[in-house]
Amino acid sequence: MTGTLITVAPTGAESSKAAVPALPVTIDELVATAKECEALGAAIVHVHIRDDAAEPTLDQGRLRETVAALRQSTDLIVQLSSGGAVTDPEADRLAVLDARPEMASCTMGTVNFGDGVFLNRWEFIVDLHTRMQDKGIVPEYEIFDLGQLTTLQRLLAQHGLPYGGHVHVDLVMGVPGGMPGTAAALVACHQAIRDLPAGSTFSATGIGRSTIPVILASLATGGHLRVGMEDTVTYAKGRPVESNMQLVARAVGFAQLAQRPPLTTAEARELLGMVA
Ligand code: KMH
Ligand code: ZN
Repeated sequence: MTGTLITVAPTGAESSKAAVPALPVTIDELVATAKECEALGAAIVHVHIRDDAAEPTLDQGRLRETVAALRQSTDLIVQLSSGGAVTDPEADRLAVLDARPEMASCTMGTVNFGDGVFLNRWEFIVDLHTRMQDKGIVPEYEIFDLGQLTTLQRLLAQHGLPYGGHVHVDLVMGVPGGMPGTAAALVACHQAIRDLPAGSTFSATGIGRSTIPVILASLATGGHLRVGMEDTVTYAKGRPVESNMQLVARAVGFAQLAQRPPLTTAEARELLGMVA
């Protein structure tokens, strides 16, 4: 087995700054977080941005500024979220790609998302996938439920491999409305990932209290890890997360125990087919 690709998802679109004061919401806060997480062992930063009122936004100027700031201060692979918030229109989500990140997320289906609906129509998925091929952006296929891996198979069969030729998926587990964050569900996904092109890789993240079971199951099955305050704001019962660094440090500790130390950013780019 290779080392562990660690993604940090520091902000998300769901938690409010008022409820979670440690959430990085300004570009300066995001860059400082990204630098520290890189030093600890993260190789990818999955980015949602906020406006001046700390509300989620897909503002094009701010997206470009954020990508530039992260590139200038870190060697992290910058992965912009094309998922945004459940209220974001498709056109704005597609326009995220115009900010030219190295990587972007691409969700493989519609899912209930707490009280909302995270809408991802087939035509929209195809549009995202083909635009990323055209723009030279490497997708991370976000999987909220088992059947979405079958959708990914159909996407690749009908529209070809992603830019760079490597398929990487991220299992987002434990969302109310999606698959549970359990070892059993992860193993079911692992089986289905074997039907994807040879060499396909996966990372996994468990929302809330499923964070640790998902980390352990993913490491045990050869998977990689995503952690961060987008997914987890409670470190342990009664203990709020203090910072994204605390979550990355814990993930690095688990990866080292599994004898799969964190991949460097260069190793991560090689794994993901980003090296020319
Ligand atoms: N905020 C969720 C509705 C992604 O970043 O691509 C969507 C999400 C997935 O977080
Ligand atoms: Zn996200």
